[in-house]
Amino acid sequence: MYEELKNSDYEVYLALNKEFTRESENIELIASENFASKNVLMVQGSILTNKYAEGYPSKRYYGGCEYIDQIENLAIERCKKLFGAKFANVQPHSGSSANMAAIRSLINLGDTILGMSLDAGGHLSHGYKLSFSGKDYKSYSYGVDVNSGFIDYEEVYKIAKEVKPKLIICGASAYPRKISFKKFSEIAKSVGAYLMADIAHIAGLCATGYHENPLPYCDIVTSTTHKTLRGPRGGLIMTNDEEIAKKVNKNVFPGIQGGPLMHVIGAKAVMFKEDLEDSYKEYIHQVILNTKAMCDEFIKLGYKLVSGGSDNHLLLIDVKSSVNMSGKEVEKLLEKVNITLNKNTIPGDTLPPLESSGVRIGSPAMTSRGFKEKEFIEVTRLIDKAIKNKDDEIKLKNIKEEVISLVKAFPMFNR
Ligand code: DSN
Repeated sequence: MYEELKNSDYEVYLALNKEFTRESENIELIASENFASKNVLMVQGSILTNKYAEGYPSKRYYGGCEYIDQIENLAIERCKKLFGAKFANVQPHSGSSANMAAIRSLINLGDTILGMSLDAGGHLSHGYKLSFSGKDYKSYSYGVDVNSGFIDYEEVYKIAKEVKPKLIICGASAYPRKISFKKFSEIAKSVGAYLMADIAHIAGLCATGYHENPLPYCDIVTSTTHKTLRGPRGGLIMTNDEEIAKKVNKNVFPGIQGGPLMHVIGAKAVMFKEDLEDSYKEYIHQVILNTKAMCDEFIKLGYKLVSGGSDNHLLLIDVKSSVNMSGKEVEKLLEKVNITLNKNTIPGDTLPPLESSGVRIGSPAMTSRGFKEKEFIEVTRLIDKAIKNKDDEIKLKNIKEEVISLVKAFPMFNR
């Protein structure tokens, strides 16, 4: 296939080939990325992309949807089984569109929402002023305790009592600790608000029992499918409430989307089946062990971690206090040695987001490649070595060679 592409579209072929080499030869530590299985990639790149199927199984606006219905029903049933949910919509094109449809299913435009602030680890679609969620709704935010790095539930309650939100959103993109959905639900109930959890990052942990399941506590749960779930890029929405489920279906289609991406929904079905297997539970357990191993090693090497450690798949390092570099500088430096991660603001950050005082590091992707604690400890030492030799181009070149030889022993297509 790639040979045909090479002949007909050399520019795309070349960039794709280079990206292939980059992914194979880099240590991927971006906490929201992962390596999808061959079957997920195959179905996502399949003929299902040819089909229009506006509507839902058995209620389509196009003919020829017999097999498409089977595929979407499989995705829905497997998703419900994986999370113990009564209703699931697997059509959202992304996490942000899942959140847009979910919020519209619970409250009216102009109502008040309360979500985690972006600089404390929240997501754009949880009320950030430049996102639809901050423009369409009156948005307030809670953060974390600047000293401990943990969510202060008393503080969340105080803000909620003051701003009286119609909806509270919990869930984060850069929070290394467990989130108590139970505590959030008590707060939401006490102020008469709906509760929505966005588990895009920790979905795999929730599905396998390594994190509290939000479904018993929340009116709506949203997620992406390409992070810890290891599926195609996309979103999903779940609820246990039949009335809310009806609103969700209407708000996804025709509310904010037209035709579903059936090739992606097919790949989601494959992913859910993989995630129901025992080996997936073992994978998530290893993700947590690997993060813990990195935390311990970074602490040993003298780095300051936000909240002092991690309960999940990611950690945040305060690089400004640890090594007097900005997150941007560390990100750029590590790119030189084939280690990919992202700069990230830390609680109380004095630097702007594009500079940042921290970096975020996740273990899901390299755990999929087969890295265990030993390799993650090695990665931690390589990061430290690069930082300590940041001005020595020869040493950095040697570190890059070490990275490539480490990563090459763990091929991308191992499932
Ligand atoms: N961009 C994602 C992340 O990196 O966490 C959130 O959508």
